[in-house]
Amino acid sequence: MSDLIHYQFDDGLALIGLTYPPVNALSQALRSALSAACERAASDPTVRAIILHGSPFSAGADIGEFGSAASHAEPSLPDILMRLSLIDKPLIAAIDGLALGGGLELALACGYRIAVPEARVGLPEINLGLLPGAGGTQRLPRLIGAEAALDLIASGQSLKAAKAAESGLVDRLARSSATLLEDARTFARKLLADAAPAQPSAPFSEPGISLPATFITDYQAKHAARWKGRQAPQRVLAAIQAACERPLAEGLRREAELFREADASTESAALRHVFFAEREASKVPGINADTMLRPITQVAVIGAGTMGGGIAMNFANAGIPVILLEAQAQTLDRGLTQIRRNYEISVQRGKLSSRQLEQRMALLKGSLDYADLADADLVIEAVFENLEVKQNVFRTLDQVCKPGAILASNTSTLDVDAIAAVTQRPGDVIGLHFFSPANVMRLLEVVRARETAPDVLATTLKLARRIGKIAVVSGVCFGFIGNRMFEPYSREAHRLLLEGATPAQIDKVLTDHGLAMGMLAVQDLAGIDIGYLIRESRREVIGHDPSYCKLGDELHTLGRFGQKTMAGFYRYEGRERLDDPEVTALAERVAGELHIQRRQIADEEILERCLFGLINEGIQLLDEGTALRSSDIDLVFINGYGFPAWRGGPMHEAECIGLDRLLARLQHYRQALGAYGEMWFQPAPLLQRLVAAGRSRIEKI
Ligand code: 3H9
Repeated sequence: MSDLIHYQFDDGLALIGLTYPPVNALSQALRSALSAACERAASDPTVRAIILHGSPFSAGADIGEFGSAASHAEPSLPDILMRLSLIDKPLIAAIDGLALGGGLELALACGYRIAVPEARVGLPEINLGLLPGAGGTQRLPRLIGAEAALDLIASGQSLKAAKAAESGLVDRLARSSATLLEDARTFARKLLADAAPAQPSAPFSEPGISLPATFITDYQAKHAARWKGRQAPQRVLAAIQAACERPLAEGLRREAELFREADASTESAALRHVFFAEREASKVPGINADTMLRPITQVAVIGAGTMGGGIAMNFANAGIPVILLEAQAQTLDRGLTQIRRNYEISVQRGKLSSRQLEQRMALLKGSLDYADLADADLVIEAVFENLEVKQNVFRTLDQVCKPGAILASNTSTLDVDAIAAVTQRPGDVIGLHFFSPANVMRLLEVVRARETAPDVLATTLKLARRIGKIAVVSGVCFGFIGNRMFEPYSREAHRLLLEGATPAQIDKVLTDHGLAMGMLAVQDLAGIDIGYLIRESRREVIGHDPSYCKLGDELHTLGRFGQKTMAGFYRYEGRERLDDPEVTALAERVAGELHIQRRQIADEEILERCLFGLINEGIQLLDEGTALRSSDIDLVFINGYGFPAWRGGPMHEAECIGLDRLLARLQHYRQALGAYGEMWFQPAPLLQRLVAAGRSRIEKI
C-alpha cells in the first residue's frame, strides 16, 4: 500500500493506521494514501466497518504546506472528509495521543469516535490565524451544539477526551492506549450487531434553533478586547453563524471560502511563523540529542521577593521541590505568604484545587542557611540587580554547592561572564532571565556565557520546557536580546515626549498597533526608579546624549516613581491613568533647556521611530551573534514584551514592511532629527548589506 498507511483486514473490519511520524500531519502524501485506503475498504464487500487509527491520531493539516501549492493539492482534506461521510459503512475514529485541527475534523467526519481518556482533542486553528477548514465549524456544532462548539474553536484550547465524552464529542472511552484497538473492534462489532447507521443523525441538526438572535454579536462583544486587531476570530464567528443558519452543504461552502481568505492572510502567515519559530528556538549550535543532561530533582532559589517567589512557583507547579533562601526570617515569611496568596487566587478562580495548592506549598521549603543548598541540582539567584552583590552570592555558591550543580543568575542586564568569573566553575554558570511575573510570563532568556558547558545549556533548555517556558538563547551583552532592544524603544518614547507628544498619544499608537501596553504605561508599572537605576549603571554609554531619557530622570528627582506613587508619566486616580499637565509642563521646560523644538507629531512617526529603532537594534544583535536567528528575537518580544503574536514579532513585521523601506525610513530620521538622529538612527550594517544584496529575509550574511 504505502509507508504512510498501515492497512489490515480483520474479520469484517478494515483497520487503517496513519503512520507518518512524528504527528501524522495530513500532508498531501498522507491525504492521498488515506484516501486510497478508505476507497479500498469502501469497495471491499467483505469489509463491514472501518476503524481509522494513529498514535498520535493526527495533529491536523501539515502546517508547513500552508501558503504553498501543496496545501490545496488534490485530494484536499475537505473533499476526503466529505467522501468519508458518505461511505455506507460505519467509520470509527480510534483516537490516541491527540486529534487536533484537521485530525479532529477527520474524526468528526467518521460516524463514531472512541478515545483513550487522556487523549487531547481540539481545534486550535485560530492560534494559527485560521479557522477549521475541513468541516469542523459545521460538523462540531451539529454534534455538540453551537455554543459549546464555538467555545472550543474560539479558545483554540484542547480538551481531554474524558471531558469531551461528556459533551458527546467522543462516543466511547477506551480503557487505555494499549487496549484502544481491541476496544475499537468491540465497539465496531456492537455497532454492526445493532445495525447502527453509518452516520448517526446529528444531535443538533439545527444548531442555531434555540439560540438568541444576538448570540453571535453578543459573543463578539464579550471577546472584543482579547480579539482586538485580529481577523481569525471574526472568520470563526462567520463560519459558526453559517452553521446556525444554513444547511450543511452550504455551510461547508462558506467555511471553505473563509478558510481560503484566512490561509492567504498576513495574520496567518505571522502566526505560522511564530509556530515554527518556537520549535526552532530549541535548536542550538553545540548541543544535540546526544548531549548528556544533568538530572534536576532539587532546585533552590535565592531571594524570596516578587521575582524569586515567582521563579520558585514555576518549579513547584511542575512538581519539582524548591528551597527558597532568604537572609531574614521576616522576608522569607513574607515571600512564602505571597506565594500562598497567589495560589489562593488560582483556587478562587477555579484553576487549582485546594489539594493542589497544599501539594505545591509542600514542595516549597524556606531556608535562611546557604548550607541547605548543598544538595541542589540547580540554584537560581534572584537578588538585587547589582554586579557586586551577585558576585558575592556566586562566591558563596561556589563554596557550598555540590560539584555539577548548575549555578544560574536571573540578571536582566548584567555581564554573566563577570559573574561566572568569580567561581572556580564557570562552565556550570548560566543566565536564566525570567520575566515578571515569573510564574505567568512564558519567556525565559537563557544566557549562554563564554564558558557555559553544553550540557548545562541543554539541561536548562529541557527544564524550561518542563516548566512550560519558551526558552530563547542569548549571548552576553548589556540587557541580552530583550532589554537591549527595549532600550532604543524606551529612549524614543522619552524623546518623543520632549518633542511634543503626550504619554497617552504615544501609548495609544502602540496599543493600537497591538502591543499589550504602551511604553510609558510599562515604565510606570515597572517603576521610574528602576529605569533610573539601570541608566545610572550605564551613564558612560548614554551620557553623551543630554536628552537621553531626560524626562524619566526628572520624574525620578520629583519622586514620581510610577504607579506605586500614583504618579509617573501619568497621574493615577484609582486604576485610571490620566495625562498630567505637570508632566507636559516638565516636558516643555526640559525641551526648552535642551533647545528641542516642540511640534505636533503624527502617529505614524511615533510608531516608526519606536518600532524601527528596536528592529534596527535586533538586526545588530543578530549580526553580533548575540541572537542566533531573527525568529528568536520575535519570540522574545512576543513572549516577554507584549508584542502581538499575530504580527509575527518585530523582525517578521520588518520583513513584511520591506527591508528597503525600513532602511529608507531610518535614513530619513537620521537626517530629519539633526544631531539626535545622527547619533541614534544609524542603520545597522547588516541591514545595509541585506538591502544591497536585494534580500528580503533578516538573516546573517
Ligand atoms: C489545520 O488542521 C487546518 C484544517 O482545519 C483545515 C485544512 C484544510 N504540521 O510541537 P512539537 C511538527 S491547521 C506540521 O515539537 P510537542 C513540529 O513542527 C493545523 N508539522 O511537539 C515538530 O517538528 P520538528 C492544526 C507539525 O509534543 C514536531 O512535529 N493543528 C504539526 O510539544 C513535533 O512537534 C495544530 O495547530 C503540523 N500540524 O507538541 C497543531 N504539528 O521536530 C499544531 C506538529 O521538525 N501542533 N508538527 O521541529 C501542536 O500544537 C504541537 O506540535 C503538538 C505536539 C501538540 C501536536
